Amino acid sequence: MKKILLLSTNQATTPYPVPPLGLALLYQRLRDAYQVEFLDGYLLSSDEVRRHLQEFQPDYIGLSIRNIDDMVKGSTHSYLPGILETYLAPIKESRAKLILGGSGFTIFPDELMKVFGADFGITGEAEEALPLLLQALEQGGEPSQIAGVVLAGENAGVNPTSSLPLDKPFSSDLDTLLNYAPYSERGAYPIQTKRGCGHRCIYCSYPILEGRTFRKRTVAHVVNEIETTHDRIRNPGLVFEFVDSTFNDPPGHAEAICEEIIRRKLSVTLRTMGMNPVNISGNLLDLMKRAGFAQIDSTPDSASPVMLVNYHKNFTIEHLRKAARLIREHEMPTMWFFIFGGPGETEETLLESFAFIDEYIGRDDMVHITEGLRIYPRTPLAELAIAEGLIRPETSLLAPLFYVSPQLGDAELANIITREIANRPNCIRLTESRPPPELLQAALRERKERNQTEPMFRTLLRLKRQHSQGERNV
Ligand code: B12
Repeated sequence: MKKILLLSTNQATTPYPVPPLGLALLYQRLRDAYQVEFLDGYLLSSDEVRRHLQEFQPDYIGLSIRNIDDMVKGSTHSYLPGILETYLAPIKESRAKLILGGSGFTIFPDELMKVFGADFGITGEAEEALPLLLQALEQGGEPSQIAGVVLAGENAGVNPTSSLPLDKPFSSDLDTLLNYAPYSERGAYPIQTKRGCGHRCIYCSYPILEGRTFRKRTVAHVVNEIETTHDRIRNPGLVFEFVDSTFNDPPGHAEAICEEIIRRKLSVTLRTMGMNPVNISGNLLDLMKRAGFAQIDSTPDSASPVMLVNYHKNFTIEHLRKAARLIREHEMPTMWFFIFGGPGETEETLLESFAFIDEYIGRDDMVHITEGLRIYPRTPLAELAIAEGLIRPETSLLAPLFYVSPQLGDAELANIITREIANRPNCIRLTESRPPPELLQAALRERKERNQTEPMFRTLLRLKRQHSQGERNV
């Protein structure tokens, strides 16, 4: 039986470490036909990777590349050098064929095939393509005929995947594979309820990664996964996090998930990213609270009517105001996310967003500010950047480039943001979202000592406020 090592390369700890869900799903698809080892590389050193390779002697290595960089303009951290050193160096000493995949790979397949000197790659979801590729390699088939497969020395073209039906349960024992222990202090257990994103935000890579059509998972399967994982992990700090591109689209699915959790009387803690304002309703927020949501992320990216149009958002400022009002009425702890500096951004549009923050966002809720938009290939923003002469069609975007409205420019954008957040302590630049280690340690300590269940961001905000008040009193 051929041996396959599935290895994740994600050691990122900001904003917190995340378990490799996608790779675990691939393990489920291969384990009956091959001898498969699943290796979460989060805490591994290069020597430990080397030891695993020497002991297991795989024929193939499936390497998952999730993050390329942290998208922080000005002080970007690239994850690639660490990945090459920790994982690729020992891999190159082995005889195994190297197959790449993951969201980072899907965005930059051509560049990463070269950087890693890989034998094969698969763009997009790989539950079908990976078994087909291995079968073709073992039985003399033609890998180039398999949708999504990238061959060494050839261009990937457009990611053709994202049509997998999601009507079967992922697996009844996913949690036994995803060892949650190293993630339990700060992390969150990932749950996917659908794939796809039908929105058209000009800078976003999600539709490239997951396709444009929402493909829903069966509600009972999702809730079974939550229930069995909760029963097995038995950790009072366990938080489930929904990792859909937007949790509450298409309408009805999020409601149905919450209703099923309530019906089963599960006592779970939940959070989600990606709440789209259009489908936020009082009913949904009621259900979310009853189901166990302790916090949400709201990601309008701007609150300027002009910028909502320029970003091709599917909502208006009225949708956003209504959603923000409902969120406050329901006292749902919320982290808000804004991306400033897109096409057409001016001082006036920035001030519109800050006015919204003042009027609609409470001081205990955190506001994350991203400065400039990372340009991703094959997005309308990349086309605009080419048309405006900022980049050339052949420019590689692997080393990140950021779009900043020419009406402002980098310095002016930075100055306005600095000025505006000076008296808004809950507004945090993305650079600051890596909390100083002392602050993080103090927050973790306090949470443990006081058995605190409030969202981590609220503990951090409070300690930050106390610290700056202390400084003023000295
Ligand atoms: C949810 C999410 C988060 C959540 C994670 C919560 C959690 N508890 O897991 C939060 C908000 C915390 C987060 C944070 C960050 N994220 Co994020 N996140 C996502 C998102 C939306 C979904 C990821 C996910 O879980 N997908 C579901 C699983 C099932 O899919 P998957 O892992 O991709 O696996 C499938 C395929 O990729 C493939 N595959 C995977 N591995 C392999 C291996 C092989 C060999 C093969 C063949 C195939 C293959 O098959 C799998 C099954 O179909 C993606 C965008 C997206 N739509 O994919 C961004 C994304 C991964 N994030 C991104 C980034 C940058 C970050 C941050 C660095 C941001 C920051 N500055 O802090 C941090 C890093 C955190 C960390 N520790 O890694 C980028 C990465 C690209 C880049 N620029 O580097 C993405 C792609 C978004 C984007 N901008 O395009 N993120």
